[in-house]
Amino acid sequence: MKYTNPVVKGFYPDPSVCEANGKFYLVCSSFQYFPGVPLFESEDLVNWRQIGHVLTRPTQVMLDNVRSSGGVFAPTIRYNDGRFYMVTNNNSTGENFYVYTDDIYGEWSDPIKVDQGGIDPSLFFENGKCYFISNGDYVDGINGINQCEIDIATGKKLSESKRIWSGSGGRFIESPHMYRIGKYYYLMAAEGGTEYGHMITYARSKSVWGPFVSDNNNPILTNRNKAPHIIQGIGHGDLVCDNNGNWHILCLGFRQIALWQAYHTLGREVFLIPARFDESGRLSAGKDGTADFEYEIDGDFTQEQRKLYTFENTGIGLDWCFMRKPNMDNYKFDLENGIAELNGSEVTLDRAASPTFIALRQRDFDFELKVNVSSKGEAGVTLYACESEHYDLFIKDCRAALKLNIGGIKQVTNSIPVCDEETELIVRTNSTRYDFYVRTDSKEIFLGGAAAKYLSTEVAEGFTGVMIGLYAVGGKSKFRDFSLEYK
Ligand code: 6LW
Repeated sequence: MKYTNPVVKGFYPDPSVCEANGKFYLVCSSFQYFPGVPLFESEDLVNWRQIGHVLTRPTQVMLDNVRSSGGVFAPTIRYNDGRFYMVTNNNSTGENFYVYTDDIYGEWSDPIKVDQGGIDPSLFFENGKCYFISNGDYVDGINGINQCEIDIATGKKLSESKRIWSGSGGRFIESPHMYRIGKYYYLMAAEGGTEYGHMITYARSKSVWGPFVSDNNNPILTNRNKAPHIIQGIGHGDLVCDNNGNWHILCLGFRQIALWQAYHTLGREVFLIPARFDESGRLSAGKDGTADFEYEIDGDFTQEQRKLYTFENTGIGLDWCFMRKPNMDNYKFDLENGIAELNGSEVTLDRAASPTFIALRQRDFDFELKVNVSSKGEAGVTLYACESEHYDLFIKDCRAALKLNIGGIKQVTNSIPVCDEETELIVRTNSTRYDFYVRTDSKEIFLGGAAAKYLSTEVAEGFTGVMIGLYAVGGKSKFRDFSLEYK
């Protein structure tokens, strides 16, 4: 059956996948957002249902005042001997740690730290041993992949860390994942940096400690020379075998806002790309080593696309997330009855702190959002890239206004009076524009709009994508009848 990429849309970068009992589990980076590390389940690798998050307790992850795109970097998920492990890096504290659970639908353990540096940690289990692999520091000007053996019960190192591969020549070697397939150990990684030069490469060896020999076909997957094309930045992936014995790489990539506009607003998304081994065990992927929108996969199922998000069909801490370390006293939710009450503190969206804010990821370009807001302070909808880049449509002092924040420049539109008890705020978008409206006295009034590109990663920097937030500052507010509908 035919499927379309991305298979998980919106800001879900650095995918890692494992198989357990015929089902697949996927985790992604979450940076400053809380809970951390979204967790998905699938039976076919195409349809992914979010079942929760891995880091659900502030005691598992320190996010207080971390910078935007700091916090939780690329995780790896693995299943061994009935137990799931998720290993990641808190880039703000510099720690590499893992947590585990025996119940994928339940809580995960407290963190266990490992004393090996670098980012993008990964685990490899074999014959009762566990290897810890991460991208390492620079040695003689070259960065590479380091590995040590650990005691998985304690996280203690059982060997020195050893450089096992320096990549195929690209900069920023990252996302190492080790696999044993047939008689070889395969070490897959990303190189080129997570922008337009991103790529997936691999090396193989007959020993887990190397020497690892780079395939002379590297990179095996990249869109760095595929242009003009909407899909760019393909890299950072994990290898997986489906239930029919076919191989795939689940990797990140992004969609430009237009063919000739090199900006992306939706963050890095999850792509499923077919892969294969030839008779001599060499790995290749995609069509001629590039990534496309549509592929065939074995199986009789259909690809579902979720179009409508309302308070009633979403969950706090599932679809909705918070920023950094939220003060839960500022939130009261009755989503089944379509109500969220946000008590705005004095923390604004311009600070790298924890404003009163809940958000969904923007998952596609064209949507219409509607929500009714009543407010004692300032409250409304924000399209949020980071504290310096966000567009806010809000009610304050019985007036509605639009504030555009781009790189420290703030533009506030003429405000209009909204004396009704509740005011409907409306956002309509396409890939290159965000437009803002308010409905008052049953008339819809256009307040203004702006180019989408100023919320892109190319402008705002960092590793996240646009979040669709509801926020409040300096007083109590009530949000009702939220609906976010993708075209
Ligand atoms: C991640 C690195 C990367 O740690 O971006 O795309 C970094 N690759 O592997 C942050 O997501």
